[in-house]
Amino acid sequence: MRRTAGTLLLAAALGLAVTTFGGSATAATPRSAYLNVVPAPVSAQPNAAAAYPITANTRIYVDPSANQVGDYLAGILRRSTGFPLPITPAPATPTDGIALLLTGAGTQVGAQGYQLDASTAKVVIRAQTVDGLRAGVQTLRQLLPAKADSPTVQSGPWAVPGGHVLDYPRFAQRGAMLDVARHFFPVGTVKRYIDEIALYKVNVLHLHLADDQGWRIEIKSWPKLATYGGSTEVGGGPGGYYTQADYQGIVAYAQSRGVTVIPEIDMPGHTNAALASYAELNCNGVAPPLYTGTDVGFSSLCISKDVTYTFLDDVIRELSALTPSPYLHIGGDEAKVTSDPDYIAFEQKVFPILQKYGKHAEGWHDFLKANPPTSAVPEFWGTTNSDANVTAAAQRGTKILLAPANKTYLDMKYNSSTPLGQNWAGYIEVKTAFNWNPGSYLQGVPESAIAGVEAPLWSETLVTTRDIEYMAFPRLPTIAELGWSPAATHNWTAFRARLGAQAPRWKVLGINYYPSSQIVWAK
Ligand code: NGO
Repeated sequence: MRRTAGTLLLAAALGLAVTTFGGSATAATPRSAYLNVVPAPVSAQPNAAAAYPITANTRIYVDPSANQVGDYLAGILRRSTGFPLPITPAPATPTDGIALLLTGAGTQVGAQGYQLDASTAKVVIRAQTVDGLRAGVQTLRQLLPAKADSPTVQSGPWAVPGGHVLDYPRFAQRGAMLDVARHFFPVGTVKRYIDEIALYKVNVLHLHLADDQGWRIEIKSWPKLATYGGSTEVGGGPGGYYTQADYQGIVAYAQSRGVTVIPEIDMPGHTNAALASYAELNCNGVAPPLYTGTDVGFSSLCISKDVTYTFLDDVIRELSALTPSPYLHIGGDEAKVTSDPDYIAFEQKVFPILQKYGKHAEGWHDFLKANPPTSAVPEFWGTTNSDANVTAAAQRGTKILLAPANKTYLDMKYNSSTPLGQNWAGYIEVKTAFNWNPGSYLQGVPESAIAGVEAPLWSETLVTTRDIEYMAFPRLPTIAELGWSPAATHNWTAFRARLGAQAPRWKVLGINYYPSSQIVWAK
């Protein structure tokens, strides 16, 4: 690889020895694993003279309140190494093994960051929170050979290369959205996606639980929503839904990986599945048939009926009780058959219901026209660089979540020959997904007003786990990088090699991906 000014700049920004920055280099000087971590850390200094060998005698020392993180790491490494890797309460100053400590981290690491030190004697990850340790463990995974992620025992050696990392996120919220309404995905598929996003330090899973084609969450006070409204999907397949126990299982699984679930019930549009399930929710009292097509914007809850708000109170109450997150997403997009005055009247009745159950609203940015509370988070999904309502909200102190459709929508095709996906927001090759700056993207919206970034995956055309993965990889890690890594590390030339270095791990994990020709793929 040619050493461009950009790569030198990146190396300088990362505090790296430029001599180790050889890119595709040569067998003689393999690229340090510290240069391949995605998302790029705030700073990383490899020490090529040291390495910690994980052996049959290695212990994992854990601060007892972070036992779950120790179990997670041990669970991965026991499968591939075959070593016992016992979890042991951490002494004040461990002298060997892998230590996960909630003491001694610098204040810069904040609530989500960590520092990692690997020497010949030991590996120590320090953070101020359990989430910080989880982030450090994801980095440690990426420092190990890809085969450390194998589900079956492999032969070593298992060297953690020596070095130091100081790391924390640029934005607090890094999200992935999965549309389980257009096509239903079973619990196991959702858990697999959680594992995949957690590897890239994504900390929010936004689940799009209800749309015209399906209602996917059991609501005990309105049972037909799930049993009837969930009984089909795009194309007419059998659909499905999560019982409340299933949903709680997903929430707990996500939590154990540092991922918060934010559930979405889209309203007042995108509600045909609910309208089909209960005739009384329709202004004319007649239930429409279930819908299995892909049109948008044709349905609306009945704004003028009291039962609409009884229904929403019940749904929000039940969902709030199942959801530890302080946010519920209430959609609000494409209410094309709802007049503006009706839309505003509707939202003004819904915001207090959320408040009553202790939740803040997240919503597609369309809902700004109904003047939500300042604490509500609009998710910008437009395809332009300016939106007057979003700018005004940011100026009032509202935090904005960025999911510009022409950059972050994982359901857009990569190019005209991509077999899956749509193209209404354009084609999104990896470079297009990478080359924008969330901190200065929207006119009049400064970096300080950005809550974070999210990569939505809509499922009109996606049926299987392999479909999900093909659209998410490699763009999901790309958007994760924009959400986590400092702007100073943003460099396409460096990124296309760093991202390409992930491929061996995806192969070990069985992750299907689009082998973009823009990326320098490692063998
Ligand atoms: C739009 C629309 C969704 C579609 C998606 C497909 C939003 C917020 N509403 O995004 O209903 O599924 O595009 O790309």
